[in-house]
Amino acid sequence: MKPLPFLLAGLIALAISACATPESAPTQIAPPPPTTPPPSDTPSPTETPAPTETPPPPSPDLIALSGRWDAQPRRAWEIVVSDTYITVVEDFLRQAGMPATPVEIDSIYRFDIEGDGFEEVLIAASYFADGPIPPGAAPGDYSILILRALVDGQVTSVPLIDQHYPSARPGINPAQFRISGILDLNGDGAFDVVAIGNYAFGTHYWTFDLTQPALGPVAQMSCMP
Ligand SMILES: [Ca+2]
Ligand SMILES: [Ca+2]
Repeated sequence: MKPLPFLLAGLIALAISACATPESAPTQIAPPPPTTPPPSDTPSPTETPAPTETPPPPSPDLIALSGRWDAQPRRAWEIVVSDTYITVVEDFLRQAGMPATPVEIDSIYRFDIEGDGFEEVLIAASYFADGPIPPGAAPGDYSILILRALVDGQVTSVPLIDQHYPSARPGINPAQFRISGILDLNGDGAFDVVAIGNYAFGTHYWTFDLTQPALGPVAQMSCMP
């Protein structure tokens, strides 16, 4: 059984960080995932920031952990969008009945979840016809988080977040999720992921145990301003 209490402790720390005012926010302990590309990747302009006179502002995402384990046991890096992953999202949208919806990939990260030598890939993609965090969903809107992992020896798309709307849903408030942190939150040596979803009235914080993606979010909370 997973040491879920540690995971909950991590999420509670995240909740404190996320919901606190800037004056009372705790000290950042774990930084967001590094963006150093692997040597085999073609560097992206976004991965080579231009020199500036002052350092960039800190990330608004703070994930505070308390524990004796290494929260970043291996490298996790952002990779460039390629045709391979565009096709992954296209296939998802076609199977969801939305083949005409634009492919909008927010970010892609590559890392080895459990250290078995096979690197998994995590894709965040979303599209909202009426702009970010609209009140109500328009036809074709979606926000998805797809894990590319080995299932029965085959690289397979495993949806962690699957919120898509083939038809208009004016009565709901869709969230636009993005990848906030790829860390080992419970000390089992395997990466977990924190996804942050902004919606019309606040923010969702969902945590996934990537060794058990079928569980869905193992911890979640929401904040309202
Ligand atoms: Ca792996
Ligand atoms: Ca873990």
